[in-house]
Amino acid sequence: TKESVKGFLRRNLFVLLTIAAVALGVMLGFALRPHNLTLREIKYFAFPGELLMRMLQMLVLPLIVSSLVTGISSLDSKASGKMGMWAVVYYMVTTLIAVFIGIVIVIVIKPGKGHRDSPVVSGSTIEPVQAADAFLDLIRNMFPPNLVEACFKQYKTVYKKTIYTKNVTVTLNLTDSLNATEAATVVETIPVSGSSNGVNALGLVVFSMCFGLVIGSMKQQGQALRDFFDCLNEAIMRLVAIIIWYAPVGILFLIAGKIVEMKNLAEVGGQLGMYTVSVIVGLLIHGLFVLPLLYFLVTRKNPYTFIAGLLQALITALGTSSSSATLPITFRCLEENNRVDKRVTRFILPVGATINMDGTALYEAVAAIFIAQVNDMELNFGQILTISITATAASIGAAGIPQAGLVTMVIVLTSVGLPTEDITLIIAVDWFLDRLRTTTNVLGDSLGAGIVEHLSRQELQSQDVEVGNSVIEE
Ligand code: DAS
Repeated sequence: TKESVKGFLRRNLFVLLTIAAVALGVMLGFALRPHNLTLREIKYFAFPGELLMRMLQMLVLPLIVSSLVTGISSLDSKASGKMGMWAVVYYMVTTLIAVFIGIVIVIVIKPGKGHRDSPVVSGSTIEPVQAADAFLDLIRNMFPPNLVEACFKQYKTVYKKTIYTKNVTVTLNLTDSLNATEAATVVETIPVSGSSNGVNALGLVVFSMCFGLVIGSMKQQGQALRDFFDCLNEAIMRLVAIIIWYAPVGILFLIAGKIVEMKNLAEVGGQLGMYTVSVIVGLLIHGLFVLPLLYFLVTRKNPYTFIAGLLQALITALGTSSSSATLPITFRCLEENNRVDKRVTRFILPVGATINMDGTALYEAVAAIFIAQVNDMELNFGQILTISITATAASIGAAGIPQAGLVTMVIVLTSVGLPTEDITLIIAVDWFLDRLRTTTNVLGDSLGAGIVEHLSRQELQSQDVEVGNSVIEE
């Protein structure tokens, strides 16, 4: 009837608008392709999309900090302990399953067999990093020495060779060879910044969790801070509610811009094409079957109804290639559409968006084994195990920003002695796979929040009762 159609439209307005935006973006993109726009023109054209990215990213820092601090401080230690434990178990299990699926598929499909294709894109150089250094950097970044700096810088270890000649000092990467008589190797751990690259989300997550725990235990004394962060969180979510009106416009231009810019896909044949198919098949199996099955087994609820509520977040992930930029929308979808308890989303989502990346882990494993196949290198069981572990670590270390996974690939490759320059082989399709794995990442975080809520419902309920009691006593 008219009323129910109206109700449906009102409830699903944003999802419908977002879907319409994707469709329009695709059409507009393909319509403009024949016009051969210059890179500069494409940049101007895609500007509304860039604005959406910036608006979402602007909210991420205060959102992560305020939601974690309020989320954790509002829980008693029993509830937060249990939730934390289930979240870690869920993250580890699903990431390892994703890696396993990736490995099986790449071994079965063998995209890298046969003669080596010439790289589609070449010329970029990647700094050699040791897996051990990258691992230590991961832990180092959990403890930022300066909180303000953590908002825009991460730490990274570099090895430099400094060669002293009479009056000049030349600094080179370790791989560069120079016949010099006096050379010294300098190891430095330096803060690196970059546009959005530098944010040390991991450090902020660790700090906010500890801070939330402490002010949660401070009883009356901590009330002012709890109120402050609660209010900050609420205010940010209201900003999200405004930005969400702009999201469809931004997504339209993000997608159209990318379609205008992309290389002719028909060129991506052969090994690279099969590699792309392997990653896509793996992501589909993990995202559409394995994760929903897990959700169903634990909660006995229909996972696809839950996923339907997430549609807008999933499309935003596809449009932005960034799980952290998508975070504000993920929050809204889970809380407004799927009615997940705010105490759970506030705690689980920021952590998930920072460390739980199933799609990235799957992709890293497939890419590493693909590169081994291209180089005709037989991997033994131990090496495959090493790839599983480092792919998991690399997905934890990857920031939730576009193509972060491509950078952390280096850790996986060096751990089994594969040539890091071969990352150039897969760069051509990475922008595309990045979108798909980001969507899988966001899906994994969201289903995880649903699962953790279900597993912690007793603690949440008993806390409700306690809070209810104290209200009555007052
Ligand atoms: N794009 C990423 C994300 O936000 C991570 C990656 O590059 O794999 O999830």
